Amino acid sequence: MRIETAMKRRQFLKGTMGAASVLALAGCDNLTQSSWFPSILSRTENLTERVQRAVTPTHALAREYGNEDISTVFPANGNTDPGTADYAEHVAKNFSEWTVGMSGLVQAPRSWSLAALKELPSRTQITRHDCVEGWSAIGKWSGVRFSDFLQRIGADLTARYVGFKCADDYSTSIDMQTALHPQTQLTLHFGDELLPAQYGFPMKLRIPTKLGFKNPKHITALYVTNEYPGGYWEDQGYNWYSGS
Ligand SMILES: Nc1nc2c(c(=O)[nH]1)N[C@H]1C(S)=C(S)[C@@H](COP(=O)(O)O)O[C@H]1N2
Ligand SMILES: [Mo]
Repeated sequence: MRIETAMKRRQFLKGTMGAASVLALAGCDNLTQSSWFPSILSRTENLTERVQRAVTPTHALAREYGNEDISTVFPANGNTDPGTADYAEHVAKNFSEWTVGMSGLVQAPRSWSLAALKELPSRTQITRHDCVEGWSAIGKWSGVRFSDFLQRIGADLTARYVGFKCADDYSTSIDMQTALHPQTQLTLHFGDELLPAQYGFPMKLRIPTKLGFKNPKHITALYVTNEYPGGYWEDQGYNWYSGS
């Protein structure tokens, strides 16, 4: 597992740093663990975000595809089963008691059951998922527009971040502008079925404007905050912005 993680990290760095830096990386796995490396990343991060915001119009839409473009094989990546006793218990009960918790700058922070989420208006998108490990696939997802959901729970839409906790030890966070993007979706279905376990059952956040690792699966809780929440990969040096 640790080796796999280190390899993934390296793969990611190769993907983002460009050829010259990959040469510098070659044979040096300790690089990502040295103290100066994350600070360089975080200093350039703000710059990347500002530059991106300057060149990308607000709410630019990710491309939507047709049914004929849907990938016949869609890789499942990262954790495909959280593997905890709690998750297994919910699997056994068909997720009838699953609720997603919420906290932070939210006026009506009740727990939402899966059944209640399915009652909300649903939208479908056919978009492309890009993983930093070097694969992309086009899929069809349906669920609740996340901005509708945030409004419903009385989230402070002027707050800076929304953070996510998952049933495995995964976490990630996004800026409010991305949270309110019209294609950002609290996803409950993949294709025409309930979201299968490996793709994030019972729910994931689908963000077609962001790289795959910014799309949390198996969500257990979300929170709205002005304090930078980081995330599983982000805390290890992945670019927090990672998208448009
Ligand atoms: N909870 C959780 N969410 C996660 C991950 C994970 O390991 N655990 N992996 C991320 C990564 S790197 C990718 S590419 C996508 C994979 O989603 P998929 O399995 O639906 O293809 O989930 C992301 N969200
Ligand atoms: Mo990924």
